Amino acid sequence: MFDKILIANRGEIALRVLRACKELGIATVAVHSTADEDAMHVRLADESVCIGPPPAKDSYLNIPALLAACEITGADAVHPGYGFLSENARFAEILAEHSVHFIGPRPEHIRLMGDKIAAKRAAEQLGIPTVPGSDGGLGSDEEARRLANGIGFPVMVKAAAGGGGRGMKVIRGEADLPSALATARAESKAAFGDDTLYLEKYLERPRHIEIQVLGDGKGRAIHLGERDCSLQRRHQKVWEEGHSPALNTAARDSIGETVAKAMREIKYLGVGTVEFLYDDGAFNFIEMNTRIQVEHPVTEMITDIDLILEQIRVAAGNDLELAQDGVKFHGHAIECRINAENAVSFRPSPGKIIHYHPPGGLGVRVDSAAYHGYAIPPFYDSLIGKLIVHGKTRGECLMRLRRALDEFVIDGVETNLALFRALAQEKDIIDGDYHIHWLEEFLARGGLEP
Ligand code: MV4
Repeated sequence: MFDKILIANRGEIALRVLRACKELGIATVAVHSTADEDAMHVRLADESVCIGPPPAKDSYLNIPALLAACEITGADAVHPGYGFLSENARFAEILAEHSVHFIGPRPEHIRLMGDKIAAKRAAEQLGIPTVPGSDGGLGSDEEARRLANGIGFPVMVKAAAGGGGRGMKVIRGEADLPSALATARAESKAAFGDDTLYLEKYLERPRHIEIQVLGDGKGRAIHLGERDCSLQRRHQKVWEEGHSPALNTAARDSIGETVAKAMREIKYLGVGTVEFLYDDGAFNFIEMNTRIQVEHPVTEMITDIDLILEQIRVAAGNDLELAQDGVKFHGHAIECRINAENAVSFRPSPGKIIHYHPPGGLGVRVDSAAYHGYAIPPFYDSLIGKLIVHGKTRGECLMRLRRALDEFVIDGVETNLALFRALAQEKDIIDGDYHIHWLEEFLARGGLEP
């Protein structure tokens, strides 16, 4: 096992990793920018190192500074959290070149899944169902036109280097194709330095359902069920839950086993998430994330498995001890991402929290690095914390969620608590009847106004 882990992140995920390290008896090193001197992760770690000025590119993304921090403290492994360097294959390689373990997948798998065309091709070869579309990158406009007519409109163009919604366009008919391709190419070139595009059948109102996986890099791998992350705004997840209200046990076991088998075949190491658009009873692979995700607690609450602990164990070379038939699901969990932002405009609202009272009680978990008097810096994301609620049934979970949201006090900054209080009362949400556009449609029809 590792002796000392450097946590190359901040906020609630840095705390989450710290807690797992403490339980494992592993020493911790926090790194921080000059804007995060008073941050909770710095206070709770055994040691801390300042790695640069506030902009992330000069601190949390500063690879030489992180290497120096490993060297100074003698850390033998780095946990990257999510975001920042968590899916940077080059970072994983550089750490290895300096004999420091990267707590994450092997660089080849990070790189494979970072290339959306290669990822989709790999998924197909591994027997994972994908969205119908072009086999690889698009050539000429004429080729795209022939392909689109073959697939049938509407189609979507996506950037091979994209992900997270950037460089995508819906095309409803042949006449719109040339201009859409030109715009998508230009945007992709500007954003990623690569204008390779691919084409897919456009799914109008699917759900976003993702399967959590865990592998030991030696051919053992399991799935830990799914999360439904359909409630998003501008490609930012807002509310995540597990199980998905749309799946039954047979559907879950079937897609879960397909994905787990694929992970065994490639000898995947670490945690990962395989993302699907679920439409008309069918799973359609879109991407795979090779990091721990923000919403991992949903899975932890319904499986009683500590994903960060497992991630550290397998990264240290231990065999996966969990077997698929040992994974039991219990009840239902919902996560709300509580942000410091204006409830209507969604503009970030950094500043000092003058009152902070998180909810508690049975089935309530708050993962947050916030505290009474903490000043949220303006340089990073606006996540104050995650409220995760568990219940024996989805109904009980929703009751607890309403109760917990009523208890939550955050004063001094604007928050989106009102959005969640409204969502938890909405009929479609209570019925589990929603899709990837539901939240934006709800906001557009003024669902939040009293
Ligand atoms: C799609 C799609 C419809 N059809 N692909 C957006 C983010 C990126 N990861 C994939 N995305 C989509 N891909 C096909 N073939 C619709 C979306 C999409 C979406 C997906 C998941 C969650 C929210 C979304 C919001 C808008 C569009």
